[in-house]
Amino acid sequence: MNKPRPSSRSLDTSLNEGLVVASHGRHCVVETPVGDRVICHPRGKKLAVVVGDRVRWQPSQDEGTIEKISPRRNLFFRQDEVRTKSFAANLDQVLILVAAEPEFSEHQLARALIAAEAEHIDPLIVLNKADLTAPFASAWKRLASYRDMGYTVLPLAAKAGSHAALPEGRSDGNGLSSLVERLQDRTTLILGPSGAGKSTLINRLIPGASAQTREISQALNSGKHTTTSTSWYWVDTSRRTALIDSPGFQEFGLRHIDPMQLAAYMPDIKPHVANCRFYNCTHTHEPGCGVLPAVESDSGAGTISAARYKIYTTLFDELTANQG
Ligand SMILES: Nc1nc2c(ncn2[C@@H]2O[C@H](COP(=O)(O)OP(=O)(O)O)[C@@H](O)[C@H]2O)c(=O)[nH]1
Ligand SMILES: [Mg+2]
Ligand SMILES: [Zn+2]
Repeated sequence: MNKPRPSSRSLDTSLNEGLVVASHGRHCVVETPVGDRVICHPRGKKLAVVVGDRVRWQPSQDEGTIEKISPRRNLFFRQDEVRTKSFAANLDQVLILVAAEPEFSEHQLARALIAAEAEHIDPLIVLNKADLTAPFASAWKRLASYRDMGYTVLPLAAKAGSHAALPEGRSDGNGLSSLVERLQDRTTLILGPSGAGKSTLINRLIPGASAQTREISQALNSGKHTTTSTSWYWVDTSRRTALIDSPGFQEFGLRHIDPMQLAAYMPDIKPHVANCRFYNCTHTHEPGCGVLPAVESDSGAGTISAARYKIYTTLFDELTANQG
């Protein structure tokens, strides 16, 4: 016997589909499947949308109301003592852009990588300003242990007209085409400290990006010149490759991470955890710890550098102090 069918169409299918491409306070911009953009307001205070969210929305006059957020594949966020801040959802990749100058903080880099690992998002490290030969060479060396851990590190000279002798015999002049290849058909969040060249890179890949941002900011703030915190850009006209720009990561906190999981998010430390005598080893003082004997002042593949171990203990202390 056939089950009775529901007599009315489900609410879901009667709503429009859309993608959140900008958000500011209680407003956001939703892009329709054909590429139109509509200012929307989430229904109810509990519906917190972020850039990258797939939503169902309902038109109301010339604006819209978001009724529902589709389940997220992942949600990249930072959290500190004061507030939790979501960056973006449904990412394929996080590009961490650092530069030869200003000198980057390895601690900040490690934090961003851990946050990406925790959400199972592929990280990609890019070292910019390859044209600044001497500082670039030393920064490239500082990243050696990250290459040994298995991270991809790409050299780049994002500024137009800057050319450089790239490491490892790369021949594409400024590194742009190798990077573009890695971005193809994916959604990539760009993170990096101020001055690393994020805006330069985005404007290089997407001419008119800054004008587009201004336009969206003005629409969201009724003409006021404030910038949205996070913006989505299509790199290609077929809208398959996307970049998401976000503010710098100065106050990048990791409070949402379980300290006992921290070692699993650090690829140089993780393999040694299997050798620990105690299942709940914190790798700080325990007898029979597999991590401690792998820490060497002179780093190389298969070992843990003293600097990386220091990052581990600093973060572990910070995360355990936050508990309770
Ligand atoms: N020498 C050099 N300077 C660059 C390069 N890329 C960006 N810059 C400069 O670095 C500064 C900061 O760049 P910007 O894109 O504003 O960085 P953001 O703060 O990360 O958005 C600017 O003065 C850029 O012109 C590069 O490849 N080589
Ligand atoms: Mg910028
Ligand atoms: Zn241990």
